[in-house]
Amino acid sequence: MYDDQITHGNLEFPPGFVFGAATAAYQIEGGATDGGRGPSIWDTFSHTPGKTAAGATGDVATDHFHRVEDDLDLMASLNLDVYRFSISWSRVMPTGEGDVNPQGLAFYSDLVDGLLARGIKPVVTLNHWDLPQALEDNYGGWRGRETAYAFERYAETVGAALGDRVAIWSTHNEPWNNSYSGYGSGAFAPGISRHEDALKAVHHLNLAHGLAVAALRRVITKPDAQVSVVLNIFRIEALTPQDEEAARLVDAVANRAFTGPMLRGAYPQDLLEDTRRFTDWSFVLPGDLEICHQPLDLLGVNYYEVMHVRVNPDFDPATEAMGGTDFPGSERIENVKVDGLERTAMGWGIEPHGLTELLLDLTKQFPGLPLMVMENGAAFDDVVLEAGPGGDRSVLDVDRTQYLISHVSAVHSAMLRGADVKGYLAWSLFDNFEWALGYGPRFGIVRVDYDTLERTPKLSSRWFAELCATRTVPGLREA
Ligand code: GCO
Repeated sequence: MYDDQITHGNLEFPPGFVFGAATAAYQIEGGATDGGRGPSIWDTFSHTPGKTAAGATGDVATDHFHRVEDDLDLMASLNLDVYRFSISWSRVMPTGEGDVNPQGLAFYSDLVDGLLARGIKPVVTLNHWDLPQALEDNYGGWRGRETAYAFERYAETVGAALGDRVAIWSTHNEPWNNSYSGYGSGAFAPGISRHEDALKAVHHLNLAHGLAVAALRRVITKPDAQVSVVLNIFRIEALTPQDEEAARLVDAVANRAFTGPMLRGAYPQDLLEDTRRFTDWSFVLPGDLEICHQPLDLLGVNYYEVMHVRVNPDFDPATEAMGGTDFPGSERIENVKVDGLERTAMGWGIEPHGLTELLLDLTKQFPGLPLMVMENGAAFDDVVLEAGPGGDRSVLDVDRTQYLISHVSAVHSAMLRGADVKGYLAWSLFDNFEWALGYGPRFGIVRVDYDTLERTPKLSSRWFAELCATRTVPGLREA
């Protein structure tokens, strides 16, 4: 029914470039206590009053755990080349270490087989934030070094089970949120508000990444499988030349705190100095940085908006908080909502040029390391049109479709200018549990009705299916 709304442009992607859609376990699976799954920190956090909007939890989410066969058919109908999902660690290892839950592992093994049977390549994230609660209880979660070693064993277990079939592996998704939002601001699970703890988490995530990359390489058998990490590298713009110091500060804590150890084998000196008042970094032990620094086949990038910053003129070092703010040092800067931008339902400014510049900049910083856009998309308040001529409901999400058109085009433009980009994945396949914001923001190209759990492909999904099939960027017909 949407066909007459889609036209064809002529931006063509090279053969081998992949298109797909992404999800994360806690955001879609539901089945929180089914099939032997143990609790994660997101179960505990979302069940704690006041932590998520309207007390939302992932108990049911989109019920993907029980609807996986239908969901696979839906993915096939969208012509996806790849599907990115994350593994719930506590479904596979209910307490994060020790015994493996065979039912949990079988769920993912069947998912991988179901994808391959439909010609879709599996892209697996090992850590999309839902740490087993037992590791939080026993080791302080990512504050504890032991958790990095537990992650190594988990990676080895999953790698051994799925390593003959998975196309792309990622260790972490956005360790930025995992560490600073989880342990520094407290906005995300486990809800700790201490910057020193966030920086410990940063380091143990970096260490866990290195341990897991090495573990995966020991056990995976698919010869062309690739190993990566997914970072939400911030595209930062200083408001004026006098604000470059604010941009440097954010770049150090948000970007180089991860790319430094993982891709260069060292923490940046300016980061260590900036954060000295929160910690002495004595949790970095001799030999750790060599472990963090593993060769990667691919760098995964998540992009949503440009961050515009300026120096906070009112900053007073005497009153600087030791936790509970966005990140260590965040009071020194102001995150400015620049005027005149169109914004998504998250309030995020729409600036596709930021994606082009980010990809070009990363190619320059890390030559020889191919990139893949692992997440890009937008929340909008969708309107459901009841019973069209065919009797079906529809969602004409022109705003989201336009967002995707402009951002896929931005990737194309980066490639023309020399960026080495191997693929583009839309966030998200489904509307889902948007963490602390619960079920408010809708990012899906497929709508989920949270009362009936019915799936309704939106206009954007039809557009995306066309993109996947033709490798050229379809436009929208004016009408
Ligand atoms: C993210 C996450 C997603 C979010 C998305 C929209 O990596 O932040 O991977 O889980 O839902 O980014 O906020």
